[in-house]
Amino acid sequence: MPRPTAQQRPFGTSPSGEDVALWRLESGGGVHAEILTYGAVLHSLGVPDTAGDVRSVVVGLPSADAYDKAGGYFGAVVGRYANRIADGRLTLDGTTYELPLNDRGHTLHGGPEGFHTKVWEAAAGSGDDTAWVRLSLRSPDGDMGFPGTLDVRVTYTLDAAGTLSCAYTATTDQPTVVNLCNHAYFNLAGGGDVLGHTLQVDAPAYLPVDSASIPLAGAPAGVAGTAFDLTSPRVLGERVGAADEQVRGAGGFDHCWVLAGAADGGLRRAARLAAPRESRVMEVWTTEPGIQVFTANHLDGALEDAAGRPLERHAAVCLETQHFPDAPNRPEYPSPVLRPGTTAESRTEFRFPHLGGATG
Ligand code: G6D
Repeated sequence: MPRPTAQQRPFGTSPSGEDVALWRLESGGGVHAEILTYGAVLHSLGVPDTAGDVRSVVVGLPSADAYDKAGGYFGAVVGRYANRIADGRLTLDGTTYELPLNDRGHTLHGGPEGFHTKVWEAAAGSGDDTAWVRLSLRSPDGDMGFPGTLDVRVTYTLDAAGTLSCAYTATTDQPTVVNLCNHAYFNLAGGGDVLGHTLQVDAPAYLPVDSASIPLAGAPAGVAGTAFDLTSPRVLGERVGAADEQVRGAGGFDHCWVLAGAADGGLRRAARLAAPRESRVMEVWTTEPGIQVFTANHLDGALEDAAGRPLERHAAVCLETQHFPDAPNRPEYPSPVLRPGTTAESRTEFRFPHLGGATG
């Protein structure tokens, strides 16, 4: 089998006129990943189905401008704090920081000029079994209101079995908070909607939210007996239209599940997504305590993907591995606080067991 490779080509310019590169990783066995230096975006992830037909299982947009204008964080690495911080307010060691509000009075995905809008530095390489691209970003003290200079690295690695891993590290020179995740929109059929996909989430509980998607006070809710019970594979179309107040409020799923073994920080399976007839299957493994499942409830056909196809409601599902929303203000949640001298580390893997690779 050919060895994995990493190659780059130009991908136009960012909205502020900086050059953007596209890095293409090839597994040597039919899987490829394309990653942009703009937003550290996972632009395409080509995966063969059981008959060998290769399609991208993530939604890509035509240009850096299109990613910027779309506003849905397509494929990007979101940060400094993925998901919401209530009222854009954060108190660390007695000092309160005000963050820009960009979602119904709250701060979402690091603010309006979060990491998804930056051009990252890239370095890449390959070996016998892997090809990788490492994206680095220095977020200055005060960036989007957050304290501390934060040095962030995201390494996308594609191995010969076709597994794509995302390894994140961050260090700071002042106490701050960090929550990094990839915001890819998955569709394992390579087009159409995901209503016929099945989704399993390895989580006994989830976080019910208020009308602005901030977790309600109190303990997580058990999934048993609710539309959120995905402990065995469920057809998404049967759940996104469920007569459940939480599902109705969001127009589908837009919730964080509390993963089994959330506290231990070890790499374990979080979710399994399958296209109709299991023609492509993806497992998500992570060290993070939570996974936000977002069924692209806001899409309405106005946006087009990189192939010019309109993106309709539920055209994809985001599986965002992360710390819990508003954790900076919830001492009972796993802590997202990072202090000088320590490194925040996390890892998420996208595995494709139908290709015959390892899954355990
Ligand atoms: C996130 O949870 C949020 C959604 O509410 C938002 O609309 C989306 O990103 C773009 O997953």
